[in-house]
Amino acid sequence: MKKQITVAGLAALMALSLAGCGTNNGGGTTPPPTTDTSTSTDTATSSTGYNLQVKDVNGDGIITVGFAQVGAESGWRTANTQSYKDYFVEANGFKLVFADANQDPDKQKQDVRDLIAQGVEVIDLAPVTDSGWEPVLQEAKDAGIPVVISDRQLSVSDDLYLTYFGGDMYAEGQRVTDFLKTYMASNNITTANIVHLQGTIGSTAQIGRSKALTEAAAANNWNIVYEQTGEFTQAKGQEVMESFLQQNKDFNIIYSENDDMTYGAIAALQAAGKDPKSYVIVSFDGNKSAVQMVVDGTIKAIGQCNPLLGPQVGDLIKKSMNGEAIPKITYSQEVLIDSTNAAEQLKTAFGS
Ligand code: GYE
Repeated sequence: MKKQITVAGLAALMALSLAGCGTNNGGGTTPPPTTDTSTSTDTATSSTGYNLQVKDVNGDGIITVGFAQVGAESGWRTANTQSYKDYFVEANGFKLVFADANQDPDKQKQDVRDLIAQGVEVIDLAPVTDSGWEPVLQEAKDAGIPVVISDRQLSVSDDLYLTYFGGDMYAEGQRVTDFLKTYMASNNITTANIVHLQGTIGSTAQIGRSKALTEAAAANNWNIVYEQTGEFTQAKGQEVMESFLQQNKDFNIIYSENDDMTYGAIAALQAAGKDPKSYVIVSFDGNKSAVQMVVDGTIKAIGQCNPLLGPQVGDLIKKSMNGEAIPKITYSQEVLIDSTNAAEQLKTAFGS
């Protein structure tokens, strides 16, 4: 983290001096931060380059939160949206303006620009993909609107946003690859031929989870026999799995980067007359039905990812309003769900 702060500090100084010359129009490029994803929480406070604070600009006692959401691609997403709609209500001092990007990164940039134009008091951005955000975030900053990043992270200098709250996708991936290693050893599985169903390419959910698999495969001599995106949807996960099955290559492990694609892959196996339980299927998220499948032994493990972010983002916004220092990055507390804790986890699992 020290390195990240240093880079951000430099960028902040550069931005300040540019602003001093009156030429800071957001056209410059800033170096991406080196994000340390090995820890589950990060207590670094906001860098000096970002001095915006959430304020009740129009003085009506209600904070208008513009939420630039990814889309409605998965059970995780449905639960995430609901959590925002439940929490950001007048009774809690908020009003929510909701924008759905339909998984389109270009539309989402326009969504954020629309929220800026509407003059919302804070923006929550759950970015579809992690690149190309500097100009838009600079526009929000110039308009004096603080931006909270949630769910997925961004490759931008940390002087362009207030705070990040969400999962540590790389750590989630490592929990799952560690599980695979142990599971193979204790079940005398000596060869790993892996089907890799990837999430939306360029989303940090995909980048982190894929990175963990790529590294573990290299370290343990695992083969990745198929690798393709299923765009985090059940329909696409099924379609991709069907095309793999038609190619008829041997595989014994399915590493699927979310539960919805896992449901699709299982449906494809069943349609081809194969028993899903004879494969080592691992997944991400932890929807109720998926956790039930761990109890039943159809899915062997899930890298949990918590979608219920509304109240926690709300707390950070309130802290900012009170002028309190808030962490630049806060990762959700998440665990690996396997046969040892699935019944317990089922009691609190989200969604259906
Ligand atoms: O895993 C997937 C959703 O960004 C963590 O997006 C989120 C991912 C989640 O579509 O189900």
